[in-house]
Amino acid sequence: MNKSYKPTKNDLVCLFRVTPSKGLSLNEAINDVALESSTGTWCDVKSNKKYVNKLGAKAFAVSGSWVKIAYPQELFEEGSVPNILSSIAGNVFGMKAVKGLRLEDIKFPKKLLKSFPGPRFGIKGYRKILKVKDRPLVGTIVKPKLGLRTKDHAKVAYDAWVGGCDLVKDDENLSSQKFNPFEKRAAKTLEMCDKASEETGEKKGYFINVTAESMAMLRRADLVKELGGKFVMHDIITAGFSSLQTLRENSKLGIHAHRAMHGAFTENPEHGLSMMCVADFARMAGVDSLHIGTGIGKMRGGKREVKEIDDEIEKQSVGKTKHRLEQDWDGLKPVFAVCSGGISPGHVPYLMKNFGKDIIIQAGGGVHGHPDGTVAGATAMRQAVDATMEGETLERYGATHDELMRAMEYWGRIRF
Ligand code: CAP
Ligand code: MG
Repeated sequence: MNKSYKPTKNDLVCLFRVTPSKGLSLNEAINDVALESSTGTWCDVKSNKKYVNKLGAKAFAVSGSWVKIAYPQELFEEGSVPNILSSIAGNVFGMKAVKGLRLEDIKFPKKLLKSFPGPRFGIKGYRKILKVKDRPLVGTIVKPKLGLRTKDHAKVAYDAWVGGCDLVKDDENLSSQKFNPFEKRAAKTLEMCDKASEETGEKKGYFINVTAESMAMLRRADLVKELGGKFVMHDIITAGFSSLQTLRENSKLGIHAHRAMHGAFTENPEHGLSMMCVADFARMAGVDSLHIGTGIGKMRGGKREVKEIDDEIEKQSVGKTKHRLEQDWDGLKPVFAVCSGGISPGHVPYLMKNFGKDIIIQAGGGVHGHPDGTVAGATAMRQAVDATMEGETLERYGATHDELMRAMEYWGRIRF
């Protein structure tokens, strides 16, 4: 512990919340965390060298259970998310010394940050591909999430596109099951994507889920490219950051990142790793769009948290808050934030008011559950965005737009 330590520009700084186990002081627990996450272990070792001591982590800025720990960047391999995680978010979470340990945020030093590629397209790149200047993008997830056969899957996607969606995506648990094998789905759905683009005169995109064992994932991404697709989707937590980095390195397609399973370690306020940290690594590793929550839909994650993550992934620099450290992203492109989970047209004004226009508003149930079906559901979502862009209430706009009116009568501003 070095309370007066001032981090240098070469330090990676972590913001932790530490709850010591019974019988240990806070300082002792912090010390154990700093040692285990950098150069040390439970006792001094005879094999130590003076030059190693210089690399030790330094805990400073303790306030209640909050502490910052600084790590010299030489401790980390450049360009490797798994390596950084194995240090600062590795053994420490299972140590008996801590009853609870939560890594809230990480501030990366410039050199380490620069060793990562960041998004290839990001917000501007997606807007250019889809030719949508400044409104939020409207997306949907094909539902039912599993079970549809390929032909029906492609038809649902087509209906959503012609109804007004810019983007259609697979669900996180659809990969290449017998009822809807990847190769067949890619061919059929991308064919429908082209057809919908031609018929509507709008550019349409398909986030097809390539999540699989890494070699199979790359083969699937190659096939998407061959078939003319512009995007793929990746389950960044279940497949892992190494898999994401492999995809970013070996494919030139836009990467939509789904975060299924993050709740297993982000939800406990006293233990685990925050979604903010996941978002940091996702931006560095190079996702172009990322689920960040909604503040209002079916998934956990309040407005403050979602807003802070939104800023973190889309701004060039962010200031510190209670839960966030300052960060200069030093040219890494902004990531498109995705608001998904229990969304229907009535939520659109809330999402745009709180998270701005640079969001992808995604609704699965909120499109395909429309009383008049998928086409009407997609139209209603698009009308809700158009209404809000024009500063009109959904009720007034709905008076002249039937699909939106029907959605509002059916769901209103449903709360979870
Ligand atoms: C949304 C969704 C997403 C969630 C995940 C789903 O569907 O496709 O996976 O948004 O949560 O299957 O639930 P609905 P998050 O629109 O039908 O709810 O975005 O918070 O990671
Ligand atoms: Mg889903």
